[in-house]
Formats: sequence, structure tokens, C-alpha cells
Amino acid sequence: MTPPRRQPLGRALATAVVVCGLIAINAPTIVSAAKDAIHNYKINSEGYKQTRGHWSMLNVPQDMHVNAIHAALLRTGKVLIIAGSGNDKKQFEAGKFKTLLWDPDTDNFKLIHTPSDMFCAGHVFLPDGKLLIAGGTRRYEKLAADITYAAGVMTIKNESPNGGPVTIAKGTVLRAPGGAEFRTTKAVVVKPAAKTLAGVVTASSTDVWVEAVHKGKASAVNHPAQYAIEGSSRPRNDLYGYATALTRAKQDYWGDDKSYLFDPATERYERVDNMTLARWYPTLVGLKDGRVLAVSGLDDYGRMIQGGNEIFDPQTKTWKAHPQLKRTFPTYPALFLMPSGNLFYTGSNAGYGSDTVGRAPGIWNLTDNTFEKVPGLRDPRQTETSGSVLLPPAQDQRYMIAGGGGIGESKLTTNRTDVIDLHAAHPHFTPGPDLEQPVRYPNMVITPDDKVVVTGGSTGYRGKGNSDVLLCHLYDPKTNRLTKMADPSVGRDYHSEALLLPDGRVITMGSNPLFANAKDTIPGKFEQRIEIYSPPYLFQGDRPSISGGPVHVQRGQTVWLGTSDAREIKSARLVRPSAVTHVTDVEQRSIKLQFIPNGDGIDVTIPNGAGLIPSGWYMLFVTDSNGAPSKAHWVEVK
Ligand SMILES: [Cu+2]
Repeated sequence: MTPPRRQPLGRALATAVVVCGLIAINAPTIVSAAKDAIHNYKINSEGYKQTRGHWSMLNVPQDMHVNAIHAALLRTGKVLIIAGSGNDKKQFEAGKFKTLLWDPDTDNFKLIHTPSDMFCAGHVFLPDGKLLIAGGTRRYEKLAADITYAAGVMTIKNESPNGGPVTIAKGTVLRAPGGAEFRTTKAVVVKPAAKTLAGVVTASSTDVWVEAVHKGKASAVNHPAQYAIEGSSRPRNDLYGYATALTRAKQDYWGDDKSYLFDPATERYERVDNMTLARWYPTLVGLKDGRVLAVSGLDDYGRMIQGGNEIFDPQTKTWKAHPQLKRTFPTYPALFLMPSGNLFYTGSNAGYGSDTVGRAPGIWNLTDNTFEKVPGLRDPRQTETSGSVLLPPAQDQRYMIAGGGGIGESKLTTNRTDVIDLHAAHPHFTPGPDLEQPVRYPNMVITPDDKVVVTGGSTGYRGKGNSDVLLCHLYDPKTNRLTKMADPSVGRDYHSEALLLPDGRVITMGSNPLFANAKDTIPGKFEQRIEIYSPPYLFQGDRPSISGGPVHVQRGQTVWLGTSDAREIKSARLVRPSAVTHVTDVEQRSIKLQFIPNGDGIDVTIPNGAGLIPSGWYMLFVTDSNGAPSKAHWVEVK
């Protein structure tokens, strides 16, 4: 990393003097230019950097600009930035999907062939370091104003166990009792009804999207109805269509069921098994045994998934529905793997869902599918678009939730942070420090010295009213305090991310404001600049270094690590790399390592427990008595 060049005080003052001489010409402009010069001098001074850190812009070549919707740090140290269609309907319609790979070591940028629209998918690292990506966008939303024909989901029901599967051709007309007609948009097959040995019959059903044959309001059906299938020779109550409503209301984004592995070695996507359900805005969370649970999302026709969760097995590379784990959460729920193998839900989520279902934080027991709520969260109705993090070190099992707002486009936003200790006899949230401003979409990043960078976000929904919060703080879990750091210069609201780099810096990218001005009249533009934060620990002089050590380690094992002056090493941490989107990063965690000096290095012990330290690739950092971290040494933990 090259430190940004600092402006000498002489030049800053000279600028100030020159501009003062010109005050008579244009006083307000000149005064502000002088202020800028002094501010620039201040933020570039060594003393300032040593206490508040420093922000700098990443120089991204023009042809490599992408809409950063998802970001993950690969075991190669490169940052995978996935845009897919990037919330740009034109790109979606043109079938243009993007992924950018950036190498912080060489500053090399590379565009990656992106086979389908991973915009708003879920992702998580597998034990072998490949990134599993599942879901995404099958169709963009349609606003009511753009809808001419009433439409919706028709369920074709087969009540008869006799005969084989029935094919309903594309374009088949279904008629409501009142005469309204709808056409199927694709062919579907309906199985015969199931019949038990005792003779109990259960109807089978298949969903299909239908559109009204006739234009306008009159063709809509606003109530539940049974529809007759034109041309069917079967009795009316044997084979029929059923829909709750077929209207010209807004149609939400449709989810995709595709899934891929991104291989850090080949730098390519590899298609794997489809999910059992299509998902838009799902959370993928790694389990204790290395499998992955996919939760929530909007389905193939934009409906909230009602509790249908499924598991990916990395051995067979297949997805399987797990009806015994039926539980409903809003989209992108923040679910963290606990040492027990259960999942802790902090209450954070982003996007869609019922106002009442699945909003309360608690512990989800995956053995018996029970859910134990935890009390004490303040502003419990403002968990949407909040940030959540497993505070370092992970052994302490303390979690923080920060900011967030009311559901949808609610004007409510909170500056609350609350912390919960799951080791307590009766875990409950207790107040953390207030954020300087109420904020949605705060980016929260664990650093190797057991702190959390809290930066960006906006007070309004998607930055409405020019409400991006240009602030950065460091949270210290030991003192429960926030300390103000240097200000970022780029706002980060909806569709923004931040993650820890192997060299100790923090990269921030993305932001998708609805509007470009305070009056909310000019459409916003996706923010493509990337800004990088160097915390104060990078300005404390010499950093410790790791000269070598094993690349593959096992839980419970003690291994030797070559370091700079071993007596100066004060802590060692294994930090799991981030995979983040929509303020949701259930991957990042920092695990404390016990160690003793041994010759030109230290003997470090990898803790036990796959729930604490799930198999996979980690960054091993050592930190000295000044709090300065080394660069990371990558290890694979099994
Ligand atoms: Cu999104």
C-alpha cells in the first residue's frame, strides 16, 4: 500500500493566503476553498491519521466500473464484486451480467463471465473456499402504472387420483365464474392426486403465471375464485384453476433457482444443482457440518416464501428441501452459526416480509425446529436494513445490532445499537452506544484488533432527502464505546458493502440511492466509486509480520508460525473472510487464538468446535503492543 501523499503545511497556507486576497471577488466560494485547503491539510497529517485513520479512493479503470451489489473476499486475497444486472433493467433485458475481480496486491482488475443474473442472490463460503451463490433475478418488478393486463399466479388443481399427469399447454384459457378470461404463459404438468391405502385423496397442484385475455380494469378478478379450464374433458371439480386475485397491482421481482460455485483457483462460475425453490433475497448460512442452509426470499413469481428452507450438500453438490425446518423470516435474515450448531437471528433483515412474522430475534434450534425468542431489543419494529455482527472475539458470543428502520419505505430510522451476550444465563439485549445519527444500511466490519468499523448508511430509505451519512466510527466491544474516525467522502446506502482486506484496510463500495437531490425529484445514479479506509493501526510505525507457517491446519492442533519479534506479539486472530450484500454478512467472524513465543515465532493453537470455527479458509493476523496488525497469512481450517 502506498500512503497518499501529504500536502505540506506551507502549500496549504499559501493557498489560504492567495484565496484570502481574492475574498473581495467572490467571498463565499473563496472562504470555502480556504476551508477545504485547511481540512485537506488536517486529514493528511500524520497525527490525524494515527488517531483517526485515512480514506483514499481506489483508481478503477473506466471500463471496469460495475454496480457492486455483492462482495466477497476470496482465499486468494482477491475481492469478488458481483453486479449481475446491477439493478439496471436495461442490462437485464440485454442479458448483460457483470462480475469484477480485484487483486489488492497487484491492483489488477478482471471482468468475469457471469452466466445469469445473480443480482440479489445469496452467498456463503464452502469449506473448500469456493463461494456458493444461489438465487438471483428471473424477472424485474413491474409497477402498476406499466401493467395493462391483469395477471397473477393460477394454481392448477387435480383432485382425481385416476389417470396420468395432465399437461396444460401454454396459452390455455381459464375462465372465472363471472366470465373473466386468463391465459397460461407457459406449459405445465399436473400430477394425479395422491391416494393413501386407506383411500384418503390429496389434490395435487401446480402454479402457473396467467395474464388476462382482455385489457383493462374490467378483466381483473379481485377475489378468490375457481376457474374452468377451456377445452378440458375432465369434470369441472376434478381439474380446475384457483387464484386468490388476478389484478393489475404491482408485480414484485421474480426469484431464480440457479446456483453456482465460484472457484478462486480457476476464477470461473461453475453451475451446480438448482435450488428446490427460486429465491430472490435469500440468506445462505454455513452449518457446523459444512452444509449450507438457504432461508427466505421471494419465489419464482415474486411471492414471499412461507417457511420453505433447504440445504446444500457440498459433497453431492445438490439441494434438498427440509420441510422439518419450516420457519418464516423476512428476506435476507441475519442468521449466525453458534457453537452449538444452532442459529442466532439478531432480527436484522433487508427488503421484504410480513410486518409481524419472523421479526423477533432469537435462537433457532435446528435439531427440533424450535425458536426461543430473546428479549430486550429496543426499537424492535426498526430492524429492517439494520446491521448485525458477531462481535470479536467470537468465543464471547456477543452480537451487536445497529441502526435500521421501519418496514418498506417507512420514514422511521433508529440510531440504536444493542448488544446481547449469549453466554448469559438469560440472554437479553442491553443498550450499546447511540450512533451519531439514525442510520439504515450501516456497514460493519471486524478488524484484527477486536474492533468494528461502523461506516456509511443513510438516514432515509435508500438515501431519500440526500440523507447519506458520511461518518465512520470504531466500536470497541471491551469498552462498549464508539470513537469517531476520519469521514469517508462517498455516501453508501442501499446496495452497498464493506469488507476487511488481508492487509488490514477496509474496502467500501456500491450504493443505490433512489434520488440524486434533496428534493427527491431527480433519479439517483448507482455509485461506482470505491473508497478504502486505513484504520489508525496502519499508521503506528512498523507492523509485525508473519514470515511463514502451515497452510492447512486442524481444529485443536498447535502449529508454529514464524513472526517478527515474537515477544512483541500481543494477540493472534483467525478472521473468516466476508461475503456481504444488503447489509448482511453472516460470514465474518474473528476467533481468538492462544499462543506462546517459540524461537523466531509463536506456537498457536487452533480452537475446537466447528460451530465456533467452521471449516474453511481464514486470515491469520498477529497484532503487536501498539495494536498494529500484520498482513494476513491464509490458512485452511478443517
Ligand atoms: Cu437488492
